[in-house]
Amino acid sequence: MTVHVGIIMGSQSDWPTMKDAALILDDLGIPYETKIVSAHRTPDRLWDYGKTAVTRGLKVIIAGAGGAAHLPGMMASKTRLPVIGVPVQTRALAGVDSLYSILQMPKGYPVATMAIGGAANAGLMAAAILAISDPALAQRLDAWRDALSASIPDEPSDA
Ligand code: RP5
Repeated sequence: MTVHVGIIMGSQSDWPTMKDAALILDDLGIPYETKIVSAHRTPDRLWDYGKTAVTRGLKVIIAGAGGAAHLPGMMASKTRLPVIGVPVQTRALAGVDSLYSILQMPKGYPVATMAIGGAANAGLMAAAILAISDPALAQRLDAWRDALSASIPDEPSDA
């Protein structure tokens, strides 16, 4: 099966956060790949990944990084595929550093930036993009959303 989603992250330490995107994609039956690609530590890997992303059949890239989080922006500069950025929470600045690094892209190279630690929403955003041209996935995504909605109680309780 062709892999349409790449989940990339700057470090192994980002995986506990980024795993939430993978879990959503699992739920929705969307194949994906996961890679450690660091803008600073493995710039050649980043370049190769971005350069080959379209020809390898990827359609969306989810990129998570923390601190001086250049990975999503650099990836957006290297491929025309939509890049969904996940700011990873940091100890020093609580992830605000990651958020601003990913969010404040100059005109021309946008990154669809999620909330700090928002990898699950990144998975859902990737699913929504793919669902535009995949009716079966669109149905699964609708069902997932309906199930979430149905799980919300009408009233609060003490339990
Ligand atoms: C970034 O530096 C990574 O995305 C990670 O969030 C952060 C810290 O990396 P480690 O020092 O834990 O490898 O590049």
